[in-house]
Amino acid sequence: MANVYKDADPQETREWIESIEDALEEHGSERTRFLLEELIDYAQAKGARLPFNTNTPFINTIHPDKQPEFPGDRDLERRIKSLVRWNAMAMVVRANNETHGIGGHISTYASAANLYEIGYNHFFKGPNHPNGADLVFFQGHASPGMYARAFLEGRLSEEQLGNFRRELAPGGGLSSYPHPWLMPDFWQFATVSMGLAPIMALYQARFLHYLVDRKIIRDTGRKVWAFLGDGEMDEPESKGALTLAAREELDNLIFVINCNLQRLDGPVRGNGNIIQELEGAFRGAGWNVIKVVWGSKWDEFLENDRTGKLLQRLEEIVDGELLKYVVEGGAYLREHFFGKYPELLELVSHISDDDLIRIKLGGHDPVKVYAAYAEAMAHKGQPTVILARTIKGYGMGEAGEGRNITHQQKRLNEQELLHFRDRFNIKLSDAEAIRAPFYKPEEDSEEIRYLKARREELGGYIPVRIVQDMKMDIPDISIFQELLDGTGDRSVSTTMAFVRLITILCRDKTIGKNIVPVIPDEARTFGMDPLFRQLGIYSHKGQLYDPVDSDQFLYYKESKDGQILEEGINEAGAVSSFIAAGMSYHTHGINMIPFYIYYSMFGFQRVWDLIWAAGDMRVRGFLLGGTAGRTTLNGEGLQHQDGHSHMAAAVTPNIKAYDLAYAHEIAVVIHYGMKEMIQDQKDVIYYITLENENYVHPPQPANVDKDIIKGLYKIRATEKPLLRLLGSGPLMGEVLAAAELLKNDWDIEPGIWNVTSFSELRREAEEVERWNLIHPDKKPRKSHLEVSLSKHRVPTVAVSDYVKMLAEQIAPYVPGPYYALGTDGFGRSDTRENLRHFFEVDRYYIVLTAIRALALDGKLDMSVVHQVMDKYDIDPNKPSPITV
Ligand SMILES: Cc1ncc(C[n+]2csc(CCOP(=O)(O)OP(=O)(O)O)c2C)c(N)n1
Ligand SMILES: [Mg+2]
Repeated sequence: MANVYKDADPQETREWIESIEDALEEHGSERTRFLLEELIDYAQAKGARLPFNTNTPFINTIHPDKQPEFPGDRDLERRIKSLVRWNAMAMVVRANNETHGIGGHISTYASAANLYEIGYNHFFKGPNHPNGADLVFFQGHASPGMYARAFLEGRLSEEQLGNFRRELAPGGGLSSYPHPWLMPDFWQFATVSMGLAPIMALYQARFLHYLVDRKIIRDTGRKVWAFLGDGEMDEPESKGALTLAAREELDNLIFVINCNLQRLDGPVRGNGNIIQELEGAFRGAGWNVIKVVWGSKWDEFLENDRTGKLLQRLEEIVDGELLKYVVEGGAYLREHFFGKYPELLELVSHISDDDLIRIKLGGHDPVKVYAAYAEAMAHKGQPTVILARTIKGYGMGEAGEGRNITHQQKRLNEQELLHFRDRFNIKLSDAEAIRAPFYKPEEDSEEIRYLKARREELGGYIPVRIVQDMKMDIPDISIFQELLDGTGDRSVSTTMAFVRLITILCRDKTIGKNIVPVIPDEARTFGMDPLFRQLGIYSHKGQLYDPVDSDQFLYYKESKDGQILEEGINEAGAVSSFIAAGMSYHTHGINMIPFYIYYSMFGFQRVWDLIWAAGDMRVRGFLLGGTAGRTTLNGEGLQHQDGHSHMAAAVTPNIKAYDLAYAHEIAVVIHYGMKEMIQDQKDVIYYITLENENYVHPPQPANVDKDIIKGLYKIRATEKPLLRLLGSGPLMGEVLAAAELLKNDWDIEPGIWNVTSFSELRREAEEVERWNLIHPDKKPRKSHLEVSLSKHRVPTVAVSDYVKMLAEQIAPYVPGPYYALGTDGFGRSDTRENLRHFFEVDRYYIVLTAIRALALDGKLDMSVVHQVMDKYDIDPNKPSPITV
């Protein structure tokens, strides 16, 4: 920050500066820093109130004297980079010429090319590296650059490049952005939803430490790199966990923020300075910050800046102005930037306008970027962020360089293509260049040999996603026997049953150590606090204090090899840990199984985007929505009572969602889930809702395990039912009570079924329906719903503690009339009983719906419905829960 105070005594200032100069010369920067800090401390101790400043001057952090020798062949690397640039641009231009509006981005990679190329040629460790691969998060919409490089490396064909954003084309294409679901051999991390990459990368680095500290893997110096946009840093997730990275001393984490000063619509901070702002935020959070603002030529300017005017000018300029120079050119830059002070004009008097505007910025200068990466690699005890100043649309000239439209520029006209070719010296004739062909030199060209040799030395190509066969046996379900046997006359909640299960699981000799319980400050809510002592809470620093409850058996135990990830009040971070753990099977070659248990209301609706990314990234693990159910969680009210997370789960393609009523169901579903993830190596996430209502859990009936997994099993059959009731999760109790009322008060005996998963039932029924649709000549297949229910075409009443839509999703596949009861509307603070009445899902409303269904079915007179309402005091004037 420029000094805002007037200098009252320049002579005195000069003397102080000279002393500092002496200190720097004689003792170096460490000692100088010590002296300055001593002075500040002293002044503060004497009562001076010195404003806090997290910024350093707006120049490169690494002084030219401290730059290492650049080890590469600069000329060759520039040629390779130009080829990648050309092909990345051509890919987008061609795609949009062929299919107008198919999209893609040229300018982002154009600004970031040097940042990636230095990584590819000198730093990123690949899968064959003896120390293991680095984990690299590529900026989503820079993907054309990664494809273009893979093309030069011989990993992608011309046809594939030609089908960028045309994944359904014959022969297959390339996904718009990094999507492991779509390109499972290529991409590892899904990054394009802005803000997810920073937090996910941070927790990947943290999880690496966790595995090392638990002695599950060795520390081999692997790094997590995240390439991010400066606009993207405005997402709360981007900055939300920065202090954690510093606290955990994640020196295996490197953020590279491409500071092109622009986002989609225009400048990130037209009236400010994003680099300085980010520096302040990161330094304040305890990171090592390396600014790479100016290219090598600027070293000379700064060296010759005897008056300090250049530094002053640099610090008074706002980003909007810096962007203007890029667009307006050298003469404008001279007049408006240097022209402000005569001393500055002098500095550049020997340079022509054309040369002036070509002077590189830091992010485009290989020497500067190499120096920053080298320092980041060596830095100990802190994460590093590199803030690299670049130009968006670099080399695109009038087609978009630095312009506000640049983000969206997808096509170049002939003139612009020729300009691009000339700018980067691509060996194409005019006639060729205007067709924007893909261009790759011969295999034995210097460029291709160099690029391959570099990758060979660094352990192979990236991005790459390699999944080894990690099949492992899981223990027999009998380890959960006590859950299968029911609770006798003991009343417990499904949450307590789950806690029992995870306790057993973590103790298991074969698989216990692979379990990763993740909790965001809610363990006591779920009764999981006994696990603190048994498993320990992971802490890189161990436990530096004597906990207040150390005299108790179940004290708050933190330890370096603790198994539990207690994430604090931080759902986005916790789910990022879940993701990091659930990807271990390919990022680390070990089957770690995360069980992330959280307050269900603060799950999907808070972090669905991250869960969606987890699905894309083929994460394997269990999500457990605790304190679930809109009426089962009593007292907490509108913001806490979850009655809809199952809808989100139902439409997330690789999530299998279950709302379970009984302990034995929990054992069956989790056992089966582990079998799928570990034995069958399937990329699935299980979502299970758990509730806190206590009741008795029956023993498992015979031969129901397969049906539990399919989503529906029979609780009670009757000979000739007039009616069937489907209950789900904790509302099974109301269904059973309603069945009693129907029998005792109305002499009707319904069949009773337990729905463990509406969404699994629907998925299977839809698949069967689809098969039947396209196989008209074959014997129709039958869904589980049809097989189970088609014997009796009677009315069905289905009840869950979620919105009606949840139960309604199977309506088309259930024979006979179908009525769903659910909990639509905002929650309330009240007792379970009152809530169930309010939402009209209690036993009386179930009976009412059942009797009316039979009346509509012609089995009863409509007057019986009135009798039901009278008998159970059902008020027709009660307001609807949906509208109040
Ligand atoms: C959550 C989210 N919001 C919006 C977008 C749409 N979007 C894609 S790129 C972009 C601008 C990115 O700017 P910046 O982060 O500075 O990256 P740059 O291209 O400048 O390197 C936007 C708004 C998105 N992908 N994700
Ligand atoms: Mg940007």
